[in-house]
Amino acid sequence: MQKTIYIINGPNLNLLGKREPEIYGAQTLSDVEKRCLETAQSHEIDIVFAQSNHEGQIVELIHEAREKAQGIIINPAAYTHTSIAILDALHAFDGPVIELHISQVHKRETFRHHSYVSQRADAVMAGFGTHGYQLAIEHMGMLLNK
Ligand code: CA2
Repeated sequence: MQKTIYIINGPNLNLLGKREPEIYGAQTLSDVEKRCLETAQSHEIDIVFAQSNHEGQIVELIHEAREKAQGIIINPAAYTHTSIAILDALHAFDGPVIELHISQVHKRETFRHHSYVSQRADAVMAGFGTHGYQLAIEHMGMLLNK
C-alpha cells in the first residue's frame, strides 16, 4: 500500500516568498507544495500538504493524520516555541515525525532556540531553506520503507 505523509505548516507560512526573502527565501508556499508533490511522486508517496494560522486547526490536522498517514513533517512556525497542545497531539501519533525549520533557528533570537516539538520529533531540520522539505520527504520515504 502507498504510504501517506502529512506536511503541516504553521502560522504566517502562507506569506512565504512575499516578505522577508532574506530569511525564508523567494519560493511561495504554493511553489514549495509543488516541489513536495514532485518529490513525493518520485518516491511513490502520497502527501497531504496543509497550512494553518490556528493552533487548534493544527492539532486537528495531527489527529486526522493519526487515521490517514504513516508519517508527519511539521513546520510549526512560531508554535514551535510555545505550543504544548501541538506537542501533546504529536505524542498521540504513532509514526515518525520530522520537525522542519526553513531558517537556522539557533543562529537567531534566543526565544527560537527552544522547541516543545523537538521532545517528540524523531529528526529536526533547520537552515536548509525550503529545500529542507524535499530532503525531509526523502528521509521520511526511507524511514517508512525500512
Ligand atoms: O524557520 C522556520 O521555518 C520557522 O519555523 C519560521 C517561523 C518562525 O517563527 C520560527 O522561529 C522558525 C515563522 C514563519 C513566518 O513565515 C514568514 C514567511 C515570510 C514572511 C513572513 C513570515
